[in-house]
Amino acid sequence: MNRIFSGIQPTGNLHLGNYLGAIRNWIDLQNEFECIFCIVDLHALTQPQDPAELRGSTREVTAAYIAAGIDPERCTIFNQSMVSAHTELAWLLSCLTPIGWLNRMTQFKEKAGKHREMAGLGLYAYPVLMAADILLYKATHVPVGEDQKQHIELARDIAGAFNRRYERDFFPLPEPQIFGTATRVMSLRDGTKKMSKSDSSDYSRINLTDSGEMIALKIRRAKTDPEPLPSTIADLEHRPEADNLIGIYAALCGLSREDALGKFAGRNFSAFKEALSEAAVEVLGRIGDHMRRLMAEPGYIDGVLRCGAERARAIAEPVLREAQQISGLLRP
Ligand code: AQP
Repeated sequence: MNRIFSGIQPTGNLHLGNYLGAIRNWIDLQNEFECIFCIVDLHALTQPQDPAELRGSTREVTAAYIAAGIDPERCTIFNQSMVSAHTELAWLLSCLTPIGWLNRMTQFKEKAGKHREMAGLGLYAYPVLMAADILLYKATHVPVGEDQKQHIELARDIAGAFNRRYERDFFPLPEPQIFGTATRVMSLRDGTKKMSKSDSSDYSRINLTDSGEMIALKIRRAKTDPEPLPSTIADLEHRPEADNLIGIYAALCGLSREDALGKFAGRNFSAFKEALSEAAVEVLGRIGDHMRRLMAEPGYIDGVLRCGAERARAIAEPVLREAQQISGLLRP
């Protein structure tokens, strides 16, 4: 049976990239598959967090899932730290993971930057915890943005290492699902950098809770080049900002990139940006309003998370017990 697992870190400023690259793609999947959507709060701790803000962001990401259309009755929504089996399995897996595999992870290199020696062990080991998140549910598919592809490939390698070590097919090898027309949404200020929650420039990203005016302002200020829009996608090749905005417009309107560009070929950016603002405000405005209504009811959100954690534990704990038993741990 196919089972979906995916998650988002509650590190604040949930943005258009998280929506188009991940959350939006989950909506259709819930009709076809058993879906587990996590708020990965333990991953958030790999960077310093304000405790009160982290709790608030955890509720905010939950609200975003529901506001975007994830049904908490049909899907399991919970925060990672409520199910201790994640960290327990992570230890078993970390004992099977060669350091060389982790050294290849580009996200660690980007996040650790120049101060690599000072980076936390958690940041380095993050992909092993992510593998545990997925394998604990024997998930077969993991819908993510393009930036997470390498981590899913590592999760496959780790699952294979466990299966080989103990000579059995215990963990399925999870498949990354990277789909849509905006699998890698770039910063509005620099088309060569990923749109990110932690970017210090507020104008680099559109947050799901931005007001309509703010969304329009950010799009007006988005970096572009002086040329009008071309008529073929191939001509966008060396124009990263234009390429990014066309991808966003296509994803928001449910068009192919070719069709989106076709509507504005030969026109200048001001007309295109106006249409892009309208599309963004329509989609995100609805989600943002719903999120605000949900955020005003923390009791409801906490109830969703509690119930989701219970359902998650019912799947995770037997898998962990079996993995422990296979690994030779005595549980008298
Ligand atoms: N720019 C993006 N374009 C498309 N998809 C994206 N995702 C993130 N940024 C983009 C996808 O969103 C999901 C959740 O990501 P995450 O919160 O677990 O971590 P991240 O990838 O590290 O996201 P950020 O926004 O860049 O956060 P910070 O700044 O905290 O590192 C994933 O499916 C991811 O692919």
